[in-house]
Amino acid sequence: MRRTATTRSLLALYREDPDKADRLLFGRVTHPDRRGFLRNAGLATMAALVGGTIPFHRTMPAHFIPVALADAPLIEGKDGLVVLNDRPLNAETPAHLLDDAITLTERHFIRNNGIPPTGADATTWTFTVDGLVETPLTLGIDDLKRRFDVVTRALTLECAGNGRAFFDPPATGAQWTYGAVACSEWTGVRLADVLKAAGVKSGVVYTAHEGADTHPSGAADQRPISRGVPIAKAMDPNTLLAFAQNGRPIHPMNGAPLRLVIPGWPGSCSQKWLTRVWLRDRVHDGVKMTGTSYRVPGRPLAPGEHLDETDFVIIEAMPVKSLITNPATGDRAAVRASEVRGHAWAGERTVDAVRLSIDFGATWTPAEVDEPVNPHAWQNWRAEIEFPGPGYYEIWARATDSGGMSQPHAIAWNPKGYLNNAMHRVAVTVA
Ligand SMILES: Nc1nc2c(c(=O)[nH]1)N[C@H]1C(S)=C(S)[C@@H](COP(=O)(O)O)O[C@H]1N2
Ligand SMILES: [Mo]
Repeated sequence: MRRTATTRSLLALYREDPDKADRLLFGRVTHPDRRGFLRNAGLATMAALVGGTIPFHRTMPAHFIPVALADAPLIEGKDGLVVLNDRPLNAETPAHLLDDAITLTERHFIRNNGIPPTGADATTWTFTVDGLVETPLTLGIDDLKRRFDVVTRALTLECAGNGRAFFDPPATGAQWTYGAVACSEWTGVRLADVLKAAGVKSGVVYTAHEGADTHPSGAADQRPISRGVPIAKAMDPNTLLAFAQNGRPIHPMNGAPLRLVIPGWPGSCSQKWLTRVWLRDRVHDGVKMTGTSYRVPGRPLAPGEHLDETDFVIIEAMPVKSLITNPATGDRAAVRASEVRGHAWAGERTVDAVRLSIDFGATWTPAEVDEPVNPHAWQNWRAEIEFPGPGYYEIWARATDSGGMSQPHAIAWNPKGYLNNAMHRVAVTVA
C-alpha cells in the first residue's frame, strides 16, 4: 500500500478518533450503522488509503476502521515491517527487505517487552553508572560525546527468539520468523570507557541494565525487562552505549535517545531507553534473567519434554546463522545465473563459509563470503546459481563458523523457542 503524508495522518486519525476520520471522509454520518455516501474527495482518499477503488463503498459500515488499515498499523519512520503484536509492539522485517549490507533504520525490527517512553529528549536524558564503582556517574549524551572516544560500528543485533514461529510444539511469545535481526551502524562510546571512568571495583561479576519503558500492565512497580552481561562482555571494546543509528538519532522504537548495543549476544542484553547500568557482585537477577527467560535447557530435550527451571542456563553468544535476502520466496527466477545473496553471522565467532543447495541438500555449492566490515558486523555473501531447467526449487543456505559449527537442518527444541538457527530456505519457480 502506497502512503503519502496525508494518508499517513488520516491513518493516524483513524486509529485515534475513527468518528472524526469518518466525518472527514463521509461528511456527517446520519445512520449509526451506515457511513452514507463518501464525499467525492473522501472516496478518492479512501481508495488511495486502501489501495484500490471500493465498489461497495455505499454499504461500508460506519465506525469501523477499514481492515486494510487496521491490519497494517503504520509505524512512523518504519517501512515494510510485519507487525506481530501491537501492545507491546513487535515487528519484524521480511528477509528480502534486509538485502542491504547495512540495515536501514526504517527496516530495523522492533522488539518491545513494555511500553516505550514518549517524548524522550536527547538534550536532557541522563543515565547513571552505579553499584560496585569507585565514583557513581550520572551522564548526559553531551557528556558522553565530550568525555569519551566516539566510534561508529556496524553491529549485528538478533533477538534470541528469532525463528520461534517454527517450533513444534509451539512456543509462546512473539512469533518471529526470520526478521528479528539487523545490522545497523551504531554510533556511541564504548561502555568499557565509561565503566573505567567510574572505576570498576574488584568483585564485579555482572552488569544490570535498566530502561525507561514501563510494564504493559501499567503497574509502576514492575519493570518490563532488566538484563545484564558478565563484566568481561561489558568491557569488550565492541560493546557500545549508542546515541545514533545510521548517522541519525536512534529511532524512538529502537531505544532513543540512548541504548546499549551488545553484539553477538541475545538482543535482550542491549537495553533500550537506557537509564542505568548497575555493577553487581553476582549474576543479575532482574526481570527476564531467571526461570526460562532467555535461558535454555542445559541438556538436549525431546520436543515438548519438561525440564526443571534450575537446569536451564543463560544464553550467551548467539549461534551461527544465515539469511537469504535475494531472491525472495515466491519470486520467479531465470534459468541462467540468478544471483543468490544474503548475510551470515556467528555470535562471538566469524563465518568461514556459506554453502547453498538447490537440490534439497544433496549437493552444496560454496558462496563467496566477505570479511565483516568490523568485528560483529554480519558478513555478506553471494553466488551465481544456475538452475537445470524450469520448475520449483528451494534454495537452502548453510553457514559454518570459525569454530567449525554449521547451521542445523532442524531446531533443537526448547520451551521458549530460542536460538533457532536452522537453515533458511527460499522457494522460487523457474520459468
Ligand atoms: N528497555 C528495553 N530494552 C530492550 C527491550 C525492551 O523491551 N525494553 N527489548 C530487548 C530485546 S528482547 C531485543 S531483541 C532488543 C531489540 O532491539 P530493537 O527493538 O531495537 O530491534 O532490544 C532489547 N532491549
Ligand atoms: Mo529479544
